[in-house]
Amino acid sequence: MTRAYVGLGANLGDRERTLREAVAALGAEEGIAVVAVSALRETEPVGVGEQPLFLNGAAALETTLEAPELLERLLAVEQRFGRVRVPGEHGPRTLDLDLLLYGEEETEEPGLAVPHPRLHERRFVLEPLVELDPGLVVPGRGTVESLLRGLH
Ligand code: PH2
Ligand code: MG
Ligand code: MG
Repeated sequence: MTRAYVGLGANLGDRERTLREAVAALGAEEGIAVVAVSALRETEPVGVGEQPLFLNGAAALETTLEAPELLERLLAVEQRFGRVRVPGEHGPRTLDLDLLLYGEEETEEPGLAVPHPRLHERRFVLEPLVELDPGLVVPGRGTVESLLRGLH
């Protein structure tokens, strides 16, 4: 069993409903249990130009799946909730499920990087993680609480 953390994001459509239903869909997958979900908060888009406001949060999972398999399930759920991917574009999205942390694993391969490479610099990711577990360690970088403090 591995503890994994997933970033939740949406800035198109009924954002809260999509995020709630997506978390329920993840929990219904074999090999995935949802342990906790942070509050959802509205955030200004970061690094993507003029876009609608995001709703962001994070979920803690327990899973028997290996990281690549878990990532596949996340992408499948995104698709089910109407995510359209345009190569090279970071347009508004109905649903974004990012694999943030997979136990203490550090992996960097095409399509699968954990810890998520921008996690440590994103307030909209760190705040929900601190809410779930302030002592949570990002391998090689320290606790989410110290990383968030570093952003102030
Ligand atoms: N996701 C991005 C880029 N920018 N900004 C906010 N506020 N929230 C996000 O989830 C987000 C973003 C790429 O996935
Ligand atoms: Mg993202
Ligand atoms: Mg994503």
